[in-house]
Amino acid sequence: MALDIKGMRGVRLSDEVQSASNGSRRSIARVLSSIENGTLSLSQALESLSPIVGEVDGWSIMAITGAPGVGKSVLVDALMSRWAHQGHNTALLAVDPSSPRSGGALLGDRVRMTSVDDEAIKERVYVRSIATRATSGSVPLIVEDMAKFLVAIGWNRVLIETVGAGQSELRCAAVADRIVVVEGPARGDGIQAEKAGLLELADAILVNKCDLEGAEKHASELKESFGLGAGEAPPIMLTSGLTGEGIESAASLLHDLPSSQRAKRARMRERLLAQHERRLTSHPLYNRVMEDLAKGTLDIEKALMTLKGENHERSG
Ligand SMILES: Nc1nc2c(ncn2[C@@H]2O[C@H](COP(=O)(O)OP(=O)(O)OP(=O)(O)O)[C@@H](O)[C@H]2O)c(=O)[nH]1
Ligand SMILES: [Mg+2]
Repeated sequence: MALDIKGMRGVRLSDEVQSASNGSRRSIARVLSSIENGTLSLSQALESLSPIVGEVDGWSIMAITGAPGVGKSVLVDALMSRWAHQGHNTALLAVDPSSPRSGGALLGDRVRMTSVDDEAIKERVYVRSIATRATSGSVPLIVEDMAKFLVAIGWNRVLIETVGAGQSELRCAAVADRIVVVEGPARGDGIQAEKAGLLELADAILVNKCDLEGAEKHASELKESFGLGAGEAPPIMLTSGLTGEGIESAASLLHDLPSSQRAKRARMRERLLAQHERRLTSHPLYNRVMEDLAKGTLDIEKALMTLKGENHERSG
């Protein structure tokens, strides 16, 4: 098969994938772009790849999620650089939301990842952002495919940085094997209901910016709120990407982070719902059914019956 995307007409897919798995950053970028813009499916990309033997222990995809500006990028940079110095390779997919935000940095005004410029370790890190406004189709599924491709070509640790707000972003996190929620210092409003959904997914929580006032308070609020609920509480740690406090312990905790049963269940629920939704909305009769529902000539039960069945979107 020949890849047919801008700038690489006629390049053989198998050559490109091979070269990506040999470490060519250009080839990795090209294959990821094809997955991102929907011209290449994961199974096509993997067809020409001989499976890598030797499974890694533990996780291979970890989501780092939290409110805009809470310090995710600075943290991720510190973690990747620490792991790289210990000899581990880590790739990062940073999911950029489609709309401008308050609080965090806007696109183009991002925190510079220092690890990619560090001669000593730059071979051990790979960073790529995914502009969600440019993708058509389901962002979580695209992110999942891109992450799995990286794992398949030997990046056995892939981080996904995503803002933990909104359903699509929650579901981006849910494609990972582990989810780390990054919080900031207390803002005096306690733990709000909308946050509970995100915290439920956490295998670990980092209360970041612990150089600022309120971080310890927030950590104990979190501990308390988990104490009240059912199920195990995730480990909660204080970190500062700015001063480096807590980074060493966080890096070793996260490197071997076990999956929590509670978080896994929540993650699986998100994935199931995402797949289910996609099946409904990609059904060939979806638009007709929606029109009939709107006209009132069809009821919800019948609509569901009509849309039941095969997965229509991702064939080929
Ligand atoms: N005081 C303090 N500031 C920090 C810390 N970590 C990051 N910051 C600052 O917080 C701002 C946002 O940091 P980012 O790492 O870009 O945060 P983010 O969560 O990745 O932001 P988005 O990707 O835009 O959601 C920057 O100005 C950082 O310098 C920290 O530990 N302490
Ligand atoms: Mg960021």
